[in-house]
Amino acid sequence: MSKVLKTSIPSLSSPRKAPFTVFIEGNIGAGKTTFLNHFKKYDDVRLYTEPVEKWRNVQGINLFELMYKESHKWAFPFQTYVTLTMLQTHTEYTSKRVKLMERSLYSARHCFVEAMLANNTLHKGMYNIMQEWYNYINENIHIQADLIVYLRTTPEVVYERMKARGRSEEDSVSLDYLKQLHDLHEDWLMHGRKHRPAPVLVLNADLDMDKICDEYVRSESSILRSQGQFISTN
Ligand code: TTP
Ligand code: MG
Repeated sequence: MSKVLKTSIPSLSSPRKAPFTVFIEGNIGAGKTTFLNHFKKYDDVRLYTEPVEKWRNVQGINLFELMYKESHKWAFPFQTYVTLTMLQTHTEYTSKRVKLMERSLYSARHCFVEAMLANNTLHKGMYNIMQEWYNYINENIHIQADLIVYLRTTPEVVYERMKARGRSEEDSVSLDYLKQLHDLHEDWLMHGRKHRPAPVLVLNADLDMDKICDEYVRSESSILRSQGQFISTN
């Protein structure tokens, strides 16, 4: 008796279009989660917020806390785990028309890993291993990227927000570190000194909560209808 083949080959049976995929980027405390939550009201948008929650509980271990407490020992395993969790999100299937992600592999690579190398929390050998991972991923895995929303801030503003938010793991984060991360975001997203995988929409995220809503509304059409004024990609 012949067996019924229950599995089907998705690419043949249901060719599907990749969702319009947006990465929300910006310094620590820029308001990425708040921005994403603004899109909760849309049925056709899949949100991926707060990746930090995954890093806080790796089978019971708070890798995020270890990274700040003993950075020389834990920055490298932390960044490899960030890479894994980002890749999981990048490749996760959704039937929704729009996919919005807090951060991406690109900011981990172009901002955090670079800062950690410069600060000697990542040894050059560890950094080189990260680069080999990123290069392998780039060459072998398709990462859908249609738009980057850059929540642009000044370091002093996000420093105050971060203090007010009071995530215990971030007690040791200094204004200097936020300035360094700011410069790396600027180099990447404003000046194109690192590869930008999609056009960049820049929003003023220094604004207070009530005013920032107007900025969010301004970005909605770009995100939901894929239109807008963009800085070109490189
Ligand atoms: P962010 O990814 O900037 O997230 P956030 O929730 O602080 O941002 P927002 O307020 O805009 O929603 O940073 C989360 C923490 O993880 C922060 O302490 C920096 C750290 N981090 C790294 O150390 N390496 C990385 O590669 C990333 C992406 C974050
Ligand atoms: Mg957040």
